[in-house]
Amino acid sequence: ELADIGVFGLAVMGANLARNAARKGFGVAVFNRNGARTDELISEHGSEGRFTPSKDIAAFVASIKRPRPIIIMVKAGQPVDDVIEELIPYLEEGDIIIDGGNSLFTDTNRRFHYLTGKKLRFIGMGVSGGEEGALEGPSMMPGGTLEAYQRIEPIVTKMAAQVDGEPCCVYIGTEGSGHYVKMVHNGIEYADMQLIAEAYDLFKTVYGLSAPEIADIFADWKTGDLDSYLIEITAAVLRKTDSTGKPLVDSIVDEAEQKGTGRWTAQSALDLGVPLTSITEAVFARALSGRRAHRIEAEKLLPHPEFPKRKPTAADIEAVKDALYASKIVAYAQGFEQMTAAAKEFGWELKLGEVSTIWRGGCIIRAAFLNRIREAYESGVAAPNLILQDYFRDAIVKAEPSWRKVVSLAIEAGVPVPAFTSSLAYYDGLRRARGPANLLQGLRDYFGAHTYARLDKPGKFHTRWSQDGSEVQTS
Ligand code: NBP
Repeated sequence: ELADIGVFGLAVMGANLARNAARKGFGVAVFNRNGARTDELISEHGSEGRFTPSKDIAAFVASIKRPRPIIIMVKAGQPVDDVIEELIPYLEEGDIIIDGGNSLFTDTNRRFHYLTGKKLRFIGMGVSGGEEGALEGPSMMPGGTLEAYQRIEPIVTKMAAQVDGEPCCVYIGTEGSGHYVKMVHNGIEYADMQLIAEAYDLFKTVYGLSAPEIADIFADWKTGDLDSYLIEITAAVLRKTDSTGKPLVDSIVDEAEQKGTGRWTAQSALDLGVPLTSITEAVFARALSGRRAHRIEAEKLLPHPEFPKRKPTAADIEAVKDALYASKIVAYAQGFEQMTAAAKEFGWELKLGEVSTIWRGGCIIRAAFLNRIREAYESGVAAPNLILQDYFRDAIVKAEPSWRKVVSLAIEAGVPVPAFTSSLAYYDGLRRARGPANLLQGLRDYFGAHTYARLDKPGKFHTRWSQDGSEVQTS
């Protein structure tokens, strides 16, 4: 019997997706460049379902029902192009290549059009949830043509995580839109994690709490507005001791690595002109963390403000929670604004209510909070910014006084909280009808004759700054 789907690439993600599909009752053809991985999958997990392993690509492709859906789960970048080229000679019209890796959306756009030109179909599918998600049910963000998606829908909606009886998988849109949405998901994940790290730093550095004490606080937060997977695993990471009995986290090197999706999100925001400050600060914070040698040297050379440590009161802890929550609202509002801008720029019809629906389960940023975002989009009154939707507006207004206090405290104590701070600066910039950019326009007109608009009359104007100082209307 032919397999329902093929999986090419059996490292951790591919192997787990293949097992997921097999466990759900689908016949799964599997292939990996290095056949040892295929053997390992079959010997360790072959009993979990109907696998058809192959050692050559021709046999692999031939073992799948037509039109063939083939998920490729290999390292992002050139390997994806290599695998596509290797598959093409064996594919027939209408077959579907599904790239489930973290590909850059512009690569997905290119591959989509390239394969469409060859009468093949291509789906760029963001998959979130890490190893465990891939196996137990990830959040899936497929982009391509709707009819190609409809071919794989019965399979992928069963593989995905389910929340309240709904699969965390929905058709996102054409071209690379699925990978774009996954990219922004990862960007938000960067911001979420940075905010958590900043709260941890405050508790540790300003209040002198130990890792297990901070674990208790995060465990407590799990039951409120902040209820999320990342808050839950923060408590677990902080509580873990190593073989010496000391908190593991205290021995982990403070240099964050990154694979690029946060950077891509920030780069796209710059291209689109979206003020994506929280995610971008999170990317820069990782970059600064990577300069460990410089930081060690700088700590010796630069003075640190004197700030006596004191145990936090319940109100102090609540204030940090408020700051985290308000900053998180900003990060999500910015991420959703970016997706709106991208949809407009690239001509995609992104349904952001559905995006928030499929992020409620399976993925790394899964959180109770996403139900609220979904409600905001489904209410029909889509505010230009999530912060202005009733629920979030009330929440952020309530948190605001503590948010300011926490940021001030951090600044006084010399503890960097770039994501808290920049989120607050964004908020303060957003809630002002009149900012200081009038002066920027004046300066630009002075040195570059770039012109300015006036509040009191229509048109564009230029002042002859270095001549007679008179104003001329230019349009
Ligand atoms: P890796 O990203 O580590 O890639 C390893 C796989 O790529 C192996 O199967 C390897 O085959 C194959 N491969 C490479 Br490398 N070059 C190839 C080539 N030229 N031709 C054929 N196969 C090639 O695997 P992963 O961690 O399972 O991730 C897969 C994708 O999923 C990535 O895009 C990743 O960013 C994304 N992702 C990962 C996670 C996660 O938590 N790890 C989460 C979400 C998304 P070999 O065995 O023959 O070397």
